[in-house]
Amino acid sequence: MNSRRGRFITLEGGEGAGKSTQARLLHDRLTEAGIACVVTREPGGSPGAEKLRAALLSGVVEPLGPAAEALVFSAARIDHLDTLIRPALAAGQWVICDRFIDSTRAYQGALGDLDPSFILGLEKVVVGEMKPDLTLVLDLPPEEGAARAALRRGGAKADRFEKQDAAFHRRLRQAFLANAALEPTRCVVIDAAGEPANVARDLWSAVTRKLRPLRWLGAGDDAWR
Ligand code: T5A
Repeated sequence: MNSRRGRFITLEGGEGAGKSTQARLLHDRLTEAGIACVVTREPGGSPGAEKLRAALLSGVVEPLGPAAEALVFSAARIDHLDTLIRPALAAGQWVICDRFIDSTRAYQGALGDLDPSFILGLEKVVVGEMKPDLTLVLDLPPEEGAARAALRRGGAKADRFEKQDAAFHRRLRQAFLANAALEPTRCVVIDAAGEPANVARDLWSAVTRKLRPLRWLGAGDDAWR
């Protein structure tokens, strides 16, 4: 890894696992350590991609099938990479992204029963070398995630993915875990069932172990002990 380029961290997992909450807490922790960072999300994160997000979550793409949906998520990702992620990393900022390629692998690939070679081929074209340096997979029993998501939603309607049944969300959890097991160097599974502060502590421990933020700053590993 080029030491001047920022680091790219993604958060993954099922609905309501706490990704947005943890992205904010990680941002605060990195900022406190003196690292410039930006929090973003997928689908979305750039003006063009946010327009596609609205279409994807409304369900208008769903009737076209999982392969077409994967292509629209990828179109949004191209804009997001071009206009936000690549420039930020090149400027030495760290990027924390709420969902990325592993969501496409799990939701469209595994749950959509797509041939893995289709998803991985698409990923190669769209993402290329810009794979995350670290992916934190927040693991939570799907019933708990659904309850958290419903609480956060209040009276609002469930979106195209939230409205799927319990069996879908159980398969989704297995898909994220199986995918993480395939890339143990990049992916760390975090138990997301505890209090937000405890989950944040485990996340920070994975970040410091894998990415050495203070060494990246030039301070040496001992500086934060
Ligand atoms: N998708 C996305 C695909 O199908 N393919 C793709 O390629 C991509 C990129 C995005 C949807 O798009 C799909 C997946 C998704 O369905 P979204 O609205 O961004 O939609 O959905 P989520 O990412 O699932 O967002 P959620 O907000 O539902 O979940 P989060 O971000 O995991 O959870 P968070 O932090 O918002 O927390 C939810 C609630 O729980 C509380 C929070 O305060 C909040 O109220 N909470 C906790 N409560 C107790 N204990 C904790 N530890 C808690 N942490 C948070």
